Parts: sequence; C-alpha cells; structure tokens
Amino acid sequence: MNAGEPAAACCAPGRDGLHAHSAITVPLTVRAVPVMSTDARHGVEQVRVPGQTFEMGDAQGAGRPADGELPVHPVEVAEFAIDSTSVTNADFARFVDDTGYRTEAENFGFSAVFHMALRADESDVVGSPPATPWWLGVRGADWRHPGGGKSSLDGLEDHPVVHVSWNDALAYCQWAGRALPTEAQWECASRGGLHGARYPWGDDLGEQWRCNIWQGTFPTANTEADGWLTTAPVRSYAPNGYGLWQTVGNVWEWCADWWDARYYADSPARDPRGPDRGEVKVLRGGSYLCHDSYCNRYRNSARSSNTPDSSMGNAGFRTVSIPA
Ligand SMILES: [Ca+2]
Ligand SMILES: [Ca+2]
Repeated sequence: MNAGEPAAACCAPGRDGLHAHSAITVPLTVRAVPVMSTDARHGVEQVRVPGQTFEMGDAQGAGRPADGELPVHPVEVAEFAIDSTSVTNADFARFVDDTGYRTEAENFGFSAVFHMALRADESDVVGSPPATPWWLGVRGADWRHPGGGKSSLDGLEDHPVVHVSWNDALAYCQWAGRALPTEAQWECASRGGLHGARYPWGDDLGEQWRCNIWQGTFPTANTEADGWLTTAPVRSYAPNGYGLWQTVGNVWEWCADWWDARYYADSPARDPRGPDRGEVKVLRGGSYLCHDSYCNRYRNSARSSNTPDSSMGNAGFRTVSIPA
C-alpha cells in the first residue's frame, strides 16, 4: 500500500471491489450538556462539545503509517453540537418515509455484507474481493436488509443504520438540517475531554468490554464476549465524557472530509476541513469487525476511508449542527 491508496482495504471494501463484472480486484483502494434538536425531523439526541484546542493524532504510535495518523498536532475547534449516537434505522426510516429517498445500495442493487452475517441465497452473492474474502457483494442487501434479501430490520430499530454510502449520509443531513462532522470534530468529540487517550474512556481496554469489536479468531470464530456479532443498539456500553456512545467500535462513521494520508503534515490549525479534493472520504471509529490481529482501528485517532458511493454492513454516521 502506498500513500495514494485508500486505507480501508481490510475494513470496508470499495464499491467496485464487489462488482460482479470486476475481473481484477480493485485496490481498496468537561462533560457536555445534552441539547435537543431544533429541527423536529432529526430525532437523535445531541451533545455540545466545548470549543478547545486538542492534540489530534496517534499519541501511542499504534497506527499504521499508511493511515496517516501522524504527526500529532494541535487543532483548535469551535464549539459544536454532535449526535450522542449514530443515526439509527428508525431515524433513517423517517427520512426515507418523508422523502422516498433511495440509497445507493438500492440503486446499484447490491452492498457489502460480512460473510457470517449473510442472510440470502447463494445465488445473490455477486462477488468478493480476493484480498478480503470475508466481504461479499450481495444482491438485495441494503439498509432495510442488512444481511441480504432474507433479512429485515425486525428488532434492529435502535441499531445504527448501515449500508449507507457517504452520499446517502449527506442526503440525510440535508433533509435533517445537519452536516457530517469534520474529521477533527469527530476525533475531538470521541476523545471526550481525555487528552491523548487511546480510547474514549482511557488507555486500556479493561476487563469489561466497553465497545463492540471482535473477540476470537477473525474472520471465522467470534466468541461475542462483548455481546454482539454484528451491530449493537446505539446506546450499548457507556457514553464518554461528552456523552457520546460508541464512537469506537460498532460501526464506522462517515466524516465530511476527503482522506489524505499526508494531510496532518500541513493542515490548518483551526477547524480543518480536510483536503480540497480526493478520491475517498474519511471513516472513523472502527467497527464490530475490528480485532487486533488485523485491524486495531477502534481507537480515537484511527483513520480509514472509502469511496463516497460505497456501502457496507459495518458503516453508518452521526451528524453535527451547522454553524449559524
Ligand atoms: Ca462484538
Ligand atoms: Ca462507531
């Protein structure tokens, strides 16, 4: 992997990498106070993150160089309000009911499903990236059918919506009068006021599971010691110091910024908004598939990326307020 390639290969397959007609694998490539939304459309509780200067980046040296978590650098962010949880299936359903919006997974006809989550006929599996065979392109997989055509949202109303692309998340934000967080806002919020910590709660995983990742042998045997094979309800475990739930683990979360591994070396010190252009958008926080054996990206500073039209069963989003 060189600096020009997206960092997400193991975590989330790009749209093209799953296409049935793709002959060659594509290079994958201070406690805040809850505030209620002023827009009744958006039902997710928000919390206020105070304006501050924080140290952005990987203070432990735990990341992969190609992900661009270094150098650690001071970043000043203005106060903002962010969702305390990921947008849920129930939240996204209100948007779709109101607008008739069709997601990109529905328009393309398929999305990326982790092999152990498959609930579809084998004939609906349209492809798989050879480098990451645990990802299946599944016809009929979309936000309403997270495991494929034989799955549903029954019992998953309070789970994060998944199989939404960056473009889908943006469409939701435009409807809700919200925005996607910048990468700097996301990391500042995930840190919860703990300077330089590895996780939202401190530096150690601890004896009790505090996030939804993978336990066991990836990608074939998950002991589910944390309670979940795939997504968990958004208010599982405990919130961080700012009142945010599950920034790390559960699902990756789209951010507004284009991704560039070299960005931290030369980014604005105040409210950075990412490179002006790019090929892939930033994803943050890791997912239920993270395991130290291949992906330790369930950390505050960890970065990943994917193309803005890609969707998968382990990525969703949360939103921020739009500055007046
Ligand atoms: Ca788990
Ligand atoms: Ca998350």
